[in-house]
Amino acid sequence: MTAEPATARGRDLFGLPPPDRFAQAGDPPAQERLADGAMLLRGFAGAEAAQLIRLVAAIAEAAPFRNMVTPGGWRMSVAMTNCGALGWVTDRTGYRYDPADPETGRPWPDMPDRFADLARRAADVAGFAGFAPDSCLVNRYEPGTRLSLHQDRNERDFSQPIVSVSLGLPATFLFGGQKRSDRPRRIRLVSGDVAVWGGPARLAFHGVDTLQDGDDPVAERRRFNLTFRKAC
Ligand code: MD3
Ligand code: FE
Repeated sequence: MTAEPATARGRDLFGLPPPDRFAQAGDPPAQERLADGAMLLRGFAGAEAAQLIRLVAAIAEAAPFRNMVTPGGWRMSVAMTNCGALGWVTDRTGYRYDPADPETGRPWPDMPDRFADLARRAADVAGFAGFAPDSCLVNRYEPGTRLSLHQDRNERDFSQPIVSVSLGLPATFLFGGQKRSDRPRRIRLVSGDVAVWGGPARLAFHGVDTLQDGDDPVAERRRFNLTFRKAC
């Protein structure tokens, strides 16, 4: 005897998938609460991942990826660029949001409408209605690169969430606690996964483990991550 789903597409009356089966093609994206204020929307951007990667390539033509230097003098293995009114940068003088690309003196490329729409929709699902990012940091990982545990605290208003979008190769995200010494959870992120970090999770320590090699159909041997922020 085989149990039948009670409702269309295997959802129960609350719109949640039964926990006792694996996701199948055609399933609506799963929503997973990682912690108070932290929501993982698996596959939320899956259908548009290829277009998002092409938009990243266009941004990088105007504002090329570069390996920034930390205030302590370390060159970051993850290469970065930005779009939107403000861009996050680091150099020997510190971390800041800058309206201009220090490499060129020009404003950062505009944030594509498609980016801002995606961030707003994801924040909305997670309970942060009206999210209007003014900054999108774009990270590029190649095999062997990593991002060590840190907090994002250069933004003015920590009541605003950060929305992150994973594109290209899979990665292991490290989700720590409020103290650097809290042992992080390891969370596998694949292309199209979107996460929203707000509330008590907003100041959690987090990072990305060393990227393993692979071959993504669009991004090839790279992972990109978009983080949408309301900096000012
Ligand atoms: C949890 N990026 O750009 S995204 C960053 O995959 C950054 O490139 C990582 O950390 C990446 O600052 C992780 C997920 C993320 C982003 C911001 C957060 C998780 C967060 C802020 C607070 C708590
Ligand atoms: Fe971060």
